[in-house]
Amino acid sequence: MDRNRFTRQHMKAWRRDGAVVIPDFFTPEEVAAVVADFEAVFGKPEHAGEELNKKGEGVVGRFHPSQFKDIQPVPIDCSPALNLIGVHPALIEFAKQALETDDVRVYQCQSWAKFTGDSDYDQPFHTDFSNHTLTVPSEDAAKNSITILCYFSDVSDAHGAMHFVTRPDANSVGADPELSLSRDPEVHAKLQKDLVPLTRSSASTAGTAIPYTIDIYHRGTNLTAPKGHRYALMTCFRKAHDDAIQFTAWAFHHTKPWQKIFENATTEQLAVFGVPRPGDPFWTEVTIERAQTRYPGWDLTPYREALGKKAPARAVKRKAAAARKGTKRAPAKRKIAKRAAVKKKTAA
Ligand SMILES: O=C(O)CCC(=O)C(=O)O
Ligand SMILES: [Fe+2]
Repeated sequence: MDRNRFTRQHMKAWRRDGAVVIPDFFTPEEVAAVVADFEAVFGKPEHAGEELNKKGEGVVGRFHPSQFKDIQPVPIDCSPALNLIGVHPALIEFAKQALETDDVRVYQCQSWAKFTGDSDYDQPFHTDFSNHTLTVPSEDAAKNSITILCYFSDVSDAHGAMHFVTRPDANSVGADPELSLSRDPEVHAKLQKDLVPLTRSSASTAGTAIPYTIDIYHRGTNLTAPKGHRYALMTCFRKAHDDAIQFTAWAFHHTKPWQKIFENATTEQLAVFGVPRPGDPFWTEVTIERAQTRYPGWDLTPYREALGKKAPARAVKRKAAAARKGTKRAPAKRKIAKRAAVKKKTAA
């Protein structure tokens, strides 16, 4: 990678606090290309107006459909910049380290523009787990998933910076993640009242990444700057093979311009969308030909070249990940049993 986009301290903070603000994650060039796409897709921010305030006295905010009006999941009919920024190699790497795995899937990736006056964007404090899993968050963050909110415009508190409460702070007032689902107005009011004094702001410059996770209290805030806008992207990763975490079934959106992604992504970026890697037994002369017909502009050379070669051992990468973490994994019991069986066979 060209430079370190994040440090060990950021990873430690994510693990401890459940959320961390990482300025300068993206380069100015990456930001500029993504901004050009935002302007092409959502229109220039000239229509932005004056602050809209729909809150009652003493209320932090409410969810309202107008807050979500300008959300566009990928693939989007624009350049590859916005289509692929949510699977930037450094984001994938952060997700792998955070979830302690060498193989992740992206399960939500959406651009989100907000303009002053289009909505009162103030939300109550909430946790996100209810639409990412049918169950509840594990106490072990590596068993959950990771959301990364990325800013592509300067986001001050007057531009709707996301506010959050760290896990230790929320624990200190007994704000368990599931309280977020309570419909009891008293529980809700107490939760908000307890969390407000513990608020931290994610206000930061364009190019910032804010990884957080599904048990962390946070809220969107209103845009109060006259004629203000906020360009952001939310990208979420889960462990490969983790059936408990869901949001987008990519193939359900098959009529969207997937060629934008297939023609510009690396094999690893495609893999996080669920495309088997080169060398995977899925790839044969036939599947390659079929895929070429479906996506005529997709360069399938790496898949063709890997035909007949053994798939790169994921175990090697797993070992590298373990080394990064400073832990050595014991081989799985099943593998040990299999090895023993093979030895026996060869001895017989
Ligand atoms: O846009 C933001 O700052 C946060 C939004 C959010 O938390 C949500 O809609 O669940
Ligand atoms: Fe949220």
